[in-house]
Amino acid sequence: MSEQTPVAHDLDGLRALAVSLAREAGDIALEGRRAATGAMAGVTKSSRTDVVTEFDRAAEAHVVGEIRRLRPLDAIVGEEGTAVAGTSGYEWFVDPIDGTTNFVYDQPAWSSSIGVAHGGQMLAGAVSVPPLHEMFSACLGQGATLEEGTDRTSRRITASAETDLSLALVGTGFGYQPELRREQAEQLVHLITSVRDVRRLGSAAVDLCMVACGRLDVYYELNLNAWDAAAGELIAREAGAITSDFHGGPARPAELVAAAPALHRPFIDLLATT
Ligand code: LIP
Repeated sequence: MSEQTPVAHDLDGLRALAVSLAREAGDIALEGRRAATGAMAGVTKSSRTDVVTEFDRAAEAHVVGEIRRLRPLDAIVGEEGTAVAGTSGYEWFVDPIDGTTNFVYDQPAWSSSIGVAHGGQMLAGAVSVPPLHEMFSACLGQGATLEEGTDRTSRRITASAETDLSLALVGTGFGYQPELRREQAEQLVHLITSVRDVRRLGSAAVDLCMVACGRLDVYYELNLNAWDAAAGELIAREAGAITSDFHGGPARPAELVAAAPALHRPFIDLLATT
């Protein structure tokens, strides 16, 4: 049987495109946010609290149009309904506004997240956090960086060096369905006394980037979508965090943990007691 010839990927090119698309999507959303005053109206999706705005849709439409123009053979999946089949083996994950509730309330923790995989392996990803003027990005095997400020100063980022779980700052989130929220809250009750404190920032992509740069020691969440986690999980992993499911198996959106290296196993063991 012939060995499959490994595909040589243009990792730098894919990362650069993910960064420019995340930036452009974020700029579209930020312009809309700044033009509005106070809370913003949205259309409900899976529940009365799961909303989508015209800016989610405009940003996704822009990103999808650019990918189809520049890479017409690639597949695309997007939060607001995009499902484009491809033949190249590359697949783009588009979350035009992750943290939509924060966006609607003019809270700062929202992001535009763009990831690209080949054959199911994440290759590059970018998460733009426009209110903070921050752009996180990574590509496979080349580490993760943060561009900060309007001058876009870039630096390598690394996950936390914390080794004591009782001193860990832990991020998490809650779904939109009441029964899932109850399950998530009950799990939180069991672990909150074993860690320093908990933060619910409201965007999985931001949470994962916070782990990547050490502003969170651990992040975990149930029931995410692929587009929520695609870019951020790669960025956290490339920054040295350990990512997995709740049992230490391969990371997946349904059960996602991203943790400082020394805290991963203790946190997985703690989750097992909840
Ligand atoms: C959000 C996630 C977040 C989760 C929220 C929501 P959205 O995605 O990023 O982690 O806790 O409930 O699902 O809906 O803002 O794109």
